[in-house]
Amino acid sequence: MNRRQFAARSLAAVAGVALYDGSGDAAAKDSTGTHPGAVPESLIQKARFPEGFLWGAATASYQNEGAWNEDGKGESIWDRFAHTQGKVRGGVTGDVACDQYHRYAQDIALAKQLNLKTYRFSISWPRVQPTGVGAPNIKGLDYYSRFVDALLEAGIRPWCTMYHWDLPQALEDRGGWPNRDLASYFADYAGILAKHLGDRITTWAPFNMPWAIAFMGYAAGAFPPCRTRFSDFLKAAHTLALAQGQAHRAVKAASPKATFGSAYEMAPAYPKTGSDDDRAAAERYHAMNNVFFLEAAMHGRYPRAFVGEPPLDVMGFMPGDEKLLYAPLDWVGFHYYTRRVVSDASKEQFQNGGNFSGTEIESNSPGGRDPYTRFRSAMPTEGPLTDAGLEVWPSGIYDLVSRITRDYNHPIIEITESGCGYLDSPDEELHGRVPDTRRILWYRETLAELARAIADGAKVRAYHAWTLLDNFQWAEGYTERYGLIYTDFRNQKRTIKDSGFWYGRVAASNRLDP
Ligand code: IFM
Repeated sequence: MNRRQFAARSLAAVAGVALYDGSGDAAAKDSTGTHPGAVPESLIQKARFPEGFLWGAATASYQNEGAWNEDGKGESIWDRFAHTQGKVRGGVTGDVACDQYHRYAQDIALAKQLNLKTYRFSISWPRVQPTGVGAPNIKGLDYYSRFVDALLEAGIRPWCTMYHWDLPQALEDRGGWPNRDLASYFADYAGILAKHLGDRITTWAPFNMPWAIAFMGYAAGAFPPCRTRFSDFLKAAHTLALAQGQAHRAVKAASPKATFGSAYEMAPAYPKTGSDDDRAAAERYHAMNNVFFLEAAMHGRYPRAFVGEPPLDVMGFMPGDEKLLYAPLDWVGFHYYTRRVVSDASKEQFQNGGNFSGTEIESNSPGGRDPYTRFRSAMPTEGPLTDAGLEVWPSGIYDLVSRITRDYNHPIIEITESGCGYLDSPDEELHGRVPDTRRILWYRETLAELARAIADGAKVRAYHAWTLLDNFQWAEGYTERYGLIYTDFRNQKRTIKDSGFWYGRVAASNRLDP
């Protein structure tokens, strides 16, 4: 610890959390420029965000709400998965999670305290339609109505994801996403949401990470419903793309004020070598993992994600589906966490998948990740790793935002999730403060690269940090912490981390050295 850090820490320890003004930044500043891929301090210092830039946070129903069986809510596939022994690390569930169903007023007040102007949340489909079809459960809708009112009162834009992975179990029992009928069920649900909440919500996206819904649930088996057939993955992907288009029309019909976009997962893909084969493989990764659903919406077709012709028959593509897929987005939303290095595997015998975790860190089997795209993708470890195991690579966001800007004719862009998992906890010596210096560093560098993309012409209007509060982190249970606010899951106490205070000042000043 150098003198400046020592002084800052001692001062903060004496002053206690109430007077804390973000002196943890000093440590973050001092450690820039010291890791592979680091961003120069000068770039961070000169970064500026435009007037009116929307700073926010993103969350999800199952990860935050709890109340898994209250007020008529039906069972979701994540309830079933978490209640099955051996599925979630530590045997924990999202039954209570952050208890946000009962504590939302407090959480929205915290968001306001951090100067957030946009809050991305998701609606639990089985809370609104317990079996996924039929008349809405009014108590479920009332909860979201109160939630949205509280956001608006706090001066925060409500940003709604209609589906962040908690499919009604009853629909999985009807075949899940490989069953094409789900596209129409989803459009009915989307119409219900727009009809009841569209007077106040104007920012809608159908799915969080549609590729992951299809692949992790139906090919890799890492997420519920834990199925492992590559053909089911393709069918699920097609149903999701149809559902995206049908929901777009249902939402616009029910709510004239609605704008419709997306929350895609994306990772910039770099070829492992300069060979034509690896370059082509990296393009297939980009097509399959980054823009598959974006191309479907913007152009009514699928991009060149496959070796050879697209397997339309396996997907269950029917004549006229191009028209159903077409749903030009009003703005393009995507996440940024890390990058991938991709190599060709099309000349090898396909064996069977790879090592899949919740974030698909690696697909290294002979023959590639799946029998259709035939590439291997890996997350490099040149940069440092977060506690959640993802490589820190700040310039990836610049490359990604610049490419989408170029390829889609300068669309309005929203960063729908971006953040890092570090396990820092309240420090008694610091009077309970959470000195999560590495998270501040992560955001400073990533945001400096985002500011560079904006300065170069990208029309990015919002950034949602993942996430407001430490929450239920899917199959990893409570062992990863992504929040700007620390959640003590024993008593639901919230403590704003140093990064939260810092982010609040960034939001107020539009600069990274506030
Ligand atoms: O927690 C998840 C979120 O639900 C989807 N995107 C990645 C986050 C961090 O793993």
